[in-house]
Amino acid sequence: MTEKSPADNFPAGYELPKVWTWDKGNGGQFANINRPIAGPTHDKVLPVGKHPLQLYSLATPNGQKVGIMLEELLAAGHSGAEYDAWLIKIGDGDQFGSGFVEVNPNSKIPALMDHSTPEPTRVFESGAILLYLANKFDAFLPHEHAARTETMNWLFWQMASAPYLGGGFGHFYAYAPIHIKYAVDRFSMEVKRQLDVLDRHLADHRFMAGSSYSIADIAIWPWYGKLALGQAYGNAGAFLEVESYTHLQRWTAEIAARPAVQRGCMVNRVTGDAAGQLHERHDASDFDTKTQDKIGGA
Ligand SMILES: N[C@@H](CCC(=O)N[C@@H](CS)C(=O)NCC(=O)O)C(=O)O
Repeated sequence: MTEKSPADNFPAGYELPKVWTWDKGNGGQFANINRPIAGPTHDKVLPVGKHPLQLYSLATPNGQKVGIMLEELLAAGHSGAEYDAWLIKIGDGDQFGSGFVEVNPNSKIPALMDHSTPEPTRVFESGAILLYLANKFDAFLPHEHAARTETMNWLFWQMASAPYLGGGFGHFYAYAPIHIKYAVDRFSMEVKRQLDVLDRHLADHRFMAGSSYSIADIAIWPWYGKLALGQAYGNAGAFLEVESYTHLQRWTAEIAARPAVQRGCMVNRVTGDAAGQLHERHDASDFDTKTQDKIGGA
């Protein structure tokens, strides 16, 4: 480690203790739910609906990936992809209920149970869920060697890169209790680099894996497409000059126009326009009859 003067640290005078201890009052937006330990905090059985697939989620970008995938599968005629989507309010700590922890020991949405297998199968991590569903229905994962490999390349790229966007840039730009220039600069630079990676690739590829729409697009769009649309972290789109990534903008617009993407983004959504919020999804007709504007919620 390079030498540091405590006077230059933030807050001034801060020195690393020999052993880290948990400061519960750090003031960050998620301070009330973040903990340094895993495991359940309370007993709670998860509901199970009538369909083979049970999704436990919230419409964050990671959650939207799975809503989009399931809606794309249904739109493509895979009736076995019918699902119930249950709301997990992470701000209220639902992810620490015992039933949820049994489905995902990492206590993060999205999580999926497949009841169509001889024994129910749990699936967690959004990338693993996309891959599981792609394999199960033989869809959105090209067969051809090069395109299949590219799909995996970009799927894993997304899983590794988005934490710099969400946990790094998004946290220090939007959620931290103070703006720390060092942190904002570090993560803005990295996110701009990632946007440029995507833009250069999309300059000569229609979709991430080439000519066909795949789980790589479904994984990347809710993060980088939403950012390109100016729909992430308040004014972050202007801050990062997302309009300048013209190939990313072209790809973003094409995917945004897909009806299944529009429906998938509504599943388990609790923020924004009431017409775009479907808190729980149990039937295809719910998009027409159960959005918050129709049932009179906020
Ligand atoms: N790598 C995981 C990340 C999942 C994740 O970070 N989920 C967030 C919401 S986007 C969450 O559940 N946070 C609740 C918490 O951290 O307690 C995935 O892709 O599924």
